[in-house]
Amino acid sequence: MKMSNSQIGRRLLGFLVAGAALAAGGVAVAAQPKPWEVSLQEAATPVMESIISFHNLLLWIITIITLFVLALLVIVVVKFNAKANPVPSKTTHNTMIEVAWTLIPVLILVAIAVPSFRLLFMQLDIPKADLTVKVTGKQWYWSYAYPDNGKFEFDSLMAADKQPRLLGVDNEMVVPVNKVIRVQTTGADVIHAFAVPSFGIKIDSIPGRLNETWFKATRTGMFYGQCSELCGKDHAFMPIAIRVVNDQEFASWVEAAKKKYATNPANTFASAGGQAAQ
Ligand SMILES: [Cu+2]
Repeated sequence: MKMSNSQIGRRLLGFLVAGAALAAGGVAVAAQPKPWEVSLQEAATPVMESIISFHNLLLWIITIITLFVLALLVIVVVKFNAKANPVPSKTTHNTMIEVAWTLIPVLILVAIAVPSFRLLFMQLDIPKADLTVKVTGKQWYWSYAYPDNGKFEFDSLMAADKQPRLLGVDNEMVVPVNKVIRVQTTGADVIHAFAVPSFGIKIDSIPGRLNETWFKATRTGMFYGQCSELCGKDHAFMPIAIRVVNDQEFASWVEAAKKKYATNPANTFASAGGQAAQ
């Protein structure tokens, strides 16, 4: 596909305007997939920042290895083809090379394992939580319960008329910024998976089990994710929308939510995958 000069100009202008809007700050930018995006979504938690830097480190390592192997292959093709090298060598063993091609890959793997395990512990070792949200995957929507804030629970369904398309919901999950949020998740019917790319979380919601993960969003705004375990015909239509707000906004949302969801039939904890009503 070839772009004309005016098209390129327009695209550049678009980037400049978007950049200026970002630089102006204040406006909370929604973290969601963007057209032509090839990299990971922008990080909004320390865990996702670590995932992205680990990803970049691995990208360097595999790129260098691939180029090195390609160079070796090119040398073999050029130097040792039948025309350039009519009398082949009878060499079968070379101890030095054999030790090197065993040891060097082992050292590379150990070098990768160190940051990999550090990241794994960061994800799995849940810090002291400021707030717990219980997330129940259902066919085909999510329910969010706030046991620390009055035990209300509400359903979050995709809103067909809402932007961004296929990600907007009627009732968003709301959490305060810069707080450790413990997510406990289960499935009410089949296995779902609660995944929010910019938070670096993805965890299965399994009936009869309570899985745990955590995130600490470091900026306010809207963050989107999707169910990530094929769970039936509307699997693609049960988005996750999380609004990260400051402490005052969160407190007033809790007050409003307590009233709004007081009569919600989902407000019984019994609906949550075999959990006893509390
Ligand atoms: Cu699902």
